[in-house]
Amino acid sequence: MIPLDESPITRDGNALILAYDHGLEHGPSADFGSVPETLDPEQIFDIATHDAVTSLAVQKGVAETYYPSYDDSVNLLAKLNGTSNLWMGEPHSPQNWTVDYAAELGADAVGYTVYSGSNNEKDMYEDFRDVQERAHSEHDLPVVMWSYPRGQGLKNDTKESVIAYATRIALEIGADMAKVKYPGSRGSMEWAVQSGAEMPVVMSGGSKVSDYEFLSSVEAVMDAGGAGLAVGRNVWQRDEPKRILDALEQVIFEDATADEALDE
Ligand code: FBP
Repeated sequence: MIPLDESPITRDGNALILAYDHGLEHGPSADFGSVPETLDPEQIFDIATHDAVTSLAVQKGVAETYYPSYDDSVNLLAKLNGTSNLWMGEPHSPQNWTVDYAAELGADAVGYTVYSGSNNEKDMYEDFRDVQERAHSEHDLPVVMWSYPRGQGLKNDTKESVIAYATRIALEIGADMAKVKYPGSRGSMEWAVQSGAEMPVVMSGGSKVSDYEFLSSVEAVMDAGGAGLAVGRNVWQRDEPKRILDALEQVIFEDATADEALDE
């Protein structure tokens, strides 16, 4: 396995993953309606060429059609599983493409959602096992886990103990990086990062908030020892995605505070 530090999906050990799987996860009306240009995957690939972005996470159909034109300017994080909002059962996320096919398309890493706590946990762990072993042993590809405890037994999926459990589960079952929801404070994030030991932990972006609120949470994550961010809506739903990426570049890779980054 190539150490994550040497993978193109990190820069100086940190990562800014641009996520664009919302068309599947939430549907176009929910997330693309407010900025209709975001319906066009090419717009997002263009945004992903910004220096701050270390990889773009997309599903198979989008990767197949658009990635070939961007393979020298964007690092592909192949999001292998995903589910629609139309599914009403216990949380589950079926695998939509294989590690082999992602590698064939030129993926630099694979991504996989695991809903620990769901009644489907057993199946998801087994699927993750196959993906992780194939990615590591056959293709030297790092595995980023969207580690989202959720299910009927979980009342609050962002509380401190749940997010720390999420990072630990990712470490225990073999992820190279965990992407978790922000637990609400720097202290709680610190505990989550510590619970993942040496495995890098990035924050999941969430729905759009003000520049300052968003950058402050990213600053708190970095201060807590986090390794960056995986973000969708808080970048591409903005009128000027480049401006927020300039600011994120400073906070994630140059140690700037939210205030400093916004002053530029
Ligand atoms: P955002 O930054 O827009 O929240 O995207 C991150 C992400 O993990 C996406 O990859 C995914 O589509 C979405 O959030 C899923 O969020 P949820 O499962 O909470 O609806």
